[in-house]
Amino acid sequence: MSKFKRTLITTALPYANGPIHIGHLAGVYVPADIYARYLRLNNKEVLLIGGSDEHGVPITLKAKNEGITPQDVVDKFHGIIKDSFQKFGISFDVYSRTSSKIHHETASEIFKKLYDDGKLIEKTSAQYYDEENKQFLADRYITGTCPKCGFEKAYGDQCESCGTSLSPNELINPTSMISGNHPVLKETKHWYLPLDQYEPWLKEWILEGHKEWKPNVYGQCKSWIDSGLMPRAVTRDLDWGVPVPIEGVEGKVLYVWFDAPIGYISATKELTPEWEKYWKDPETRMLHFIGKDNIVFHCIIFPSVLKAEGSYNLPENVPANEFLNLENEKISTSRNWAVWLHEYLEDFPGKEDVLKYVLTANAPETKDNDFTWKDFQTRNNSELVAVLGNFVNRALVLTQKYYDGVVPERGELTDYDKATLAAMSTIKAEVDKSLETFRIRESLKNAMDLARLGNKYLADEEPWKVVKTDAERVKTIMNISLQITANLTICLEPFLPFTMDKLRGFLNFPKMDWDKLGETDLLKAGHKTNKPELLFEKIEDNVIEAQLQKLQDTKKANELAEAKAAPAKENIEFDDFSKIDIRVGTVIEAEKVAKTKKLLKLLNDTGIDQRTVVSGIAEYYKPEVLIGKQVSILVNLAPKKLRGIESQGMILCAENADGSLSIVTPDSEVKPGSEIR
Ligand code: B3M
Ligand code: ZN
Repeated sequence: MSKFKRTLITTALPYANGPIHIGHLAGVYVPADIYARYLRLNNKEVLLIGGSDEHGVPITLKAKNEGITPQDVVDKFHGIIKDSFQKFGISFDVYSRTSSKIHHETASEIFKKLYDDGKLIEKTSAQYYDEENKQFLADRYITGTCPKCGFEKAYGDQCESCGTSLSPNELINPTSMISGNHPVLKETKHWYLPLDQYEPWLKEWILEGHKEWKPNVYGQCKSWIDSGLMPRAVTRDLDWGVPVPIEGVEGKVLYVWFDAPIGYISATKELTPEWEKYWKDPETRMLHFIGKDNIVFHCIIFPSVLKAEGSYNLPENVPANEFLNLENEKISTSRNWAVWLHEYLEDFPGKEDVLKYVLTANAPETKDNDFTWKDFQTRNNSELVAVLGNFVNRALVLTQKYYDGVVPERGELTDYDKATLAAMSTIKAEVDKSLETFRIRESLKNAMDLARLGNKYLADEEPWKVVKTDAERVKTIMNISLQITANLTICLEPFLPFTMDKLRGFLNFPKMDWDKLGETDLLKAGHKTNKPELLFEKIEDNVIEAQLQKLQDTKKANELAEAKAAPAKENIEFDDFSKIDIRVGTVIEAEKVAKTKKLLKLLNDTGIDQRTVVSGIAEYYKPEVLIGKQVSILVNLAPKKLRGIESQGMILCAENADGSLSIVTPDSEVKPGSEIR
């Protein structure tokens, strides 16, 4: 870090086509926020940059489906996303958006510079075109079968099943997302960034120069570079985006992945007139916090754009994370398989730090990881409540009880006291080491060691017992416990900012710089602390069960939505059909069959006779609502005994994909006995 004067931290710009979920938070925003807070506590000059990515096909498709404009879509979600970030305390210096004027200008300027300097290639090629809608089908406007893995719903730019990045022309059986038609090929002109020309430079810059990048990041870059880079189109035939700033060109915009990373620059411009020092001064260190699906764009394509432009810094590191799954399944916006931040905020008010803690403790840093509600509960109850909360509470409450809240003077120190005080500096060194190498998950563990240290110290020293025999000694124990508590407010500040704010309130202690961490006399004897409250509360089983039920409901809804009707059965002759005798009947009596969950006993007027039918519909119909209802009865089915009752026929039902049943009833009232055919 030494050769740099300041740090510019960028965070991937979330698409403003939906709200954000725990996967976003865990992969990008929480680690970036922790790191930014850490630098600020160290009095380093740092900017944390964020914003919404408001271009791209998913947004226009959503607008089309909902009959609103793309601007309406992004206005709505930009607001929701920004609000969630703010409530979770992600400490952006600026949170901007790419539909802003300043961004359009910045992106146009950079494109124009590359164009004017001859850094782009102009090429005409045949691309898929939807004749019905008179529109070229870029990226996600087109789906088809993935040539690599055979997944049938791959997009024109990527297969979400195997992760391969694709171009529309590679799809097998391409289909327009707008009309469902098969598109035709049609000539169109676009501008390409000749990535192949940057290959030697990328090799040197990344493969030779940045061996310290995380293995997942370095590995992805290496495999891209080794498989040979090709010119990449940076424009599209669309009408939502930054218009291509070339005279005479119409109906074309910059490719979303060309303009989005430039959003980091526009956001900095929006924030400060001194933006250039963050982007062009070689003494600024740039870091991109992203998820693994964005690696190629941030390590290869955007740096090549910046290199071609010529006056910008390149990223110094790209600490990309892997993915977070939810209860063992991939998080999916379209399948609503997610914990949405705006919903969490409603369900768990005041527990923002708890979620951030769990997501950090279980961060998908080196491999995909799983978020489970059970783990959330365990980490809250047995780490935050039982270790951190318990220690702090004992230290503060005993201080109130014994000394009316005043920090006591400490006397002679035992070896254990000395070792405990010395351990605080060791912990600082560990946190520093892991944070500086972006091992954020480990750094939280290191920081929590301080709470564990305090908890163990109190448990070992048992001041509540010693007080009966040696009141002087208790003063030393409590003084040391309070020093640890004060150190905690520094050590955990990057991770649990809301909670540490509270704790400082209890201690009546100001926010301190990071370099004070490890000091053994932060709270002077005689200092008065305030009455404490609990820092964390236990999360009960029923709360967790409610969240699991919510997911269960989502799963059911998805199964229903995704269920396909079974193929039709083999053809039969009319004679086969006419053997079946179905009549309209009216239910006269209905009751539950004792000791069963599913069975109802129905007495029906079939026009022919009155007969009893036992039917497995008790989970879906209460007996009383059936009386007088017209039903369809298969009357010539051989009778069968069910639970000792003879069932003379069958009530016809439609069976839903989730197994629920709905009685088939005539559209208007008919005479009982009418034949159904
Ligand atoms: N919006 C993709 C994503 O959210 C994209 C990131 C842009 S970063 C400049 O995964
Ligand atoms: Zn695939």
